[in-house]
Amino acid sequence: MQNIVCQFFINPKILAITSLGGGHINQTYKLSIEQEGLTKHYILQQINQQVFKQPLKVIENTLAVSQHIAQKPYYPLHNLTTLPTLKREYYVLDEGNYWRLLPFIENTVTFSRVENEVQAYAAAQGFSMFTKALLDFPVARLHDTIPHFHDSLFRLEQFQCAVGEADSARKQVAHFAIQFIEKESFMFQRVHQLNLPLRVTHNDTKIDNVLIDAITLKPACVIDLDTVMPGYLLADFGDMVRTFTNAEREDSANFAKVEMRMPIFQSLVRGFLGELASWMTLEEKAHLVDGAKWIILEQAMRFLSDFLQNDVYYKVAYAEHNLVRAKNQIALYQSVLKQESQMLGYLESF
Ligand code: ADP
Ligand code: GN1
Ligand code: MG
Repeated sequence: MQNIVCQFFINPKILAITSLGGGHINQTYKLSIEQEGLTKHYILQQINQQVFKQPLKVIENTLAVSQHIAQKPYYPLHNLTTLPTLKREYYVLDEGNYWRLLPFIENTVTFSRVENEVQAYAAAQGFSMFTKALLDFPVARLHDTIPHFHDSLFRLEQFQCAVGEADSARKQVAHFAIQFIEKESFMFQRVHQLNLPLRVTHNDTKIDNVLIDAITLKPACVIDLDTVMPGYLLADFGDMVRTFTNAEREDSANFAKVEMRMPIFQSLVRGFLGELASWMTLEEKAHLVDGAKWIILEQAMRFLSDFLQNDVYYKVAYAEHNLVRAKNQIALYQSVLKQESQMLGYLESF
């Protein structure tokens, strides 16, 4: 990795390179180097080319977004900017792999599970500040870094192919989950038929993609900008409900404990809609809970498809990991169905 670091710094004195294992997609490292007698930290990241087939599109999108945000004098968060190489390029191509360098945002934390309302409020507020700063970005200028990313009807077809081609042992253990997704898949059609505006959306608003200040517990920085693309606000809201409100981590096998936690939902709504409600259309506001159901079900289907395809997409730690994730998401979906009227009731006041 020395070779890559040398393209960003002249004769760098590398003190450490440690792997940060949180995400499912990229290889992320914390780089520590000595600069002018001080220890400086950076994020060095290899873009996953199985997932992002055209990494230059990712680089272009993230640059365009951060340049736009840089024009906002009152942006309250750190603006994540990709750092240039010595040749003033924004990536290093090494043995066919694309690497980028980002500033390491100090004194922040990420969570894989929300523990309290304060965290939920802060994280939702962070994503809403990011979304708000991009409301006037020309949507058509962004590339689709993953085509059909939240196109659930397309993903449903892929899922049906995966079911058709899966080996019988995997299909058998996944029988209940497969049937459940087939039964509920009308949700995808329902969302598809809504008349929603295309906006610049993050598309991966999971709880560990927002850095929270370790001392003040205020939002510090929205990260993981690879999937910033034209999309629906409902998807971002839905992914927050999916990852913030679950009483368990997304890969917990303790399905009986999986639950959509109402107090966390309420804090999330306050954090997200406080900044954004006045910019949203009536259609968007009316269908926020559908957004949650849509994204939770889509995620269950994505994990299950990957299980049926022998785990080609998400990093897994054991053979049934993706199946467990899918069942966990199904349990969460069921919990949302049970509490749907209370959720809608709470949203009515915004
Ligand atoms: P992935 O696409 O694999 O999810 P992320 O960009 O989300 O990769 O990074 C993985 C983890 O690394 C994050 O959840 C966060 O904990 C940490 N991280 C990423 N970028 C930064 C940063 N700029 N400053 C501090 N920590 C970071
Ligand atoms: C991936 O990169 P990460 O871990 O933040 C995935 C999301 C899924 C999520 C499920 C590019 O997010 O879409 O919702 O895992 N990212 C991509 O945990 O597919
Ligand atoms: Mg991430």
